[in-house]
Amino acid sequence: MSYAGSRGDEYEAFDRPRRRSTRPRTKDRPDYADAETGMVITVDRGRYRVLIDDRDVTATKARQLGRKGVIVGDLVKVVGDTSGAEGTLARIVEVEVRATVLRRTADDDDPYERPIVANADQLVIVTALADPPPRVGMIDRLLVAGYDAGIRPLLCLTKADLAAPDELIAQYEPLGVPVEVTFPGADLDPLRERLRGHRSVFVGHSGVGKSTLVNALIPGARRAIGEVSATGRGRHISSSAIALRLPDAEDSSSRQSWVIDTPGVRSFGLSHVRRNRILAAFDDLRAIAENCPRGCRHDDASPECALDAAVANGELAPARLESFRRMLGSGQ
Ligand SMILES: Nc1nc2c(ncn2[C@@H]2O[C@H](COP(=O)(O)OP(=O)(O)OP(=O)(O)O)[C@@H](O)[C@H]2O)c(=O)[nH]1
Ligand SMILES: [Mg+2]
Ligand SMILES: [Zn+2]
Repeated sequence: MSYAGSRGDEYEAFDRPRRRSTRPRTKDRPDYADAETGMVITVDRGRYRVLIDDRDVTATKARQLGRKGVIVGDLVKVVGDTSGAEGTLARIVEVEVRATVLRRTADDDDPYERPIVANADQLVIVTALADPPPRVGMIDRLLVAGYDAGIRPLLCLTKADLAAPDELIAQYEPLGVPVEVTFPGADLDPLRERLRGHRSVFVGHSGVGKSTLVNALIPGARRAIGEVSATGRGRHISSSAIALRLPDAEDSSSRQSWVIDTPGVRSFGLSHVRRNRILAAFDDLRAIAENCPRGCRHDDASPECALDAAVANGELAPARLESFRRMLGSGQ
């Protein structure tokens, strides 16, 4: 898979050990008092598209940022020609601290984390009910990645015209994951409601209908839509992540709503994820697990795991523990 947008400098930044800079830190650095702040909406071969107010500004990364990655969703300070006029090029001089970072590794043994999207607060796990068939392993992995990053999940089941969603809903409801179901012509208002005021990143296998949804939600988005190939493997249609603004609701007083469409993923490595961070995402489970023996892994084979005791005394629904453990099994 490829996040074309974040290749190049991003991969370098994480593939090589960091060298200590010998340059003095702030000396010689100009004061960027007149810098403007914008959001990176897409990255393409070292060029960043930054939205400043309503201007779509193309920028490069200032040298002093070195190998520091700039990714979609980043809030950045920009100097130079920020008019957004054709042919102009501005410069990103600073990346603001990220509220969240969605990361993945290439596989579970890969020590290098790839940040995908910054500052998202909702992870929309897009899964087709058929064509390509749903894979709970992938859903579980994405849930884990979301909980680890502090980004709340939403499961969006597409292609309900081809297969029924009941089984999947039954599997994820016990975890408290909200679910939306879509099909061509479906009323998208309930989904819109869940997206309102959030920065939602759409993630899932290629061909599940991420871009189709984005197009349906945003008039004029015109994201390319692909055919699902007969082998089910699918060609990757979207090649880089892009953030798009949702039209405001009429009564809107809330913050802006954004959706970030990403290219399909084949796998989602989780070597960076720690078990206790996932547990921490579930208040009730975390409270129960305070009574676990030290170092408890909270899985089926953990002796005296307090979660088992809670099921035994009726405090915790068995289906919820089962869902949680299955999901945990996809982490480390
Ligand atoms: N039957 C049916 N087909 C759908 C639905 N949603 C999307 N499709 C079709 O699924 C195919 C893939 O859709 P895309 O939106 O390109 O999928 P994607 O997830 O963006 O794929 P990548 O960009 O490769 O990650 C297209 O042929 C869509 O028309 C749906 O609800 N029902
Ligand atoms: Mg797409
Ligand atoms: Zn335990």
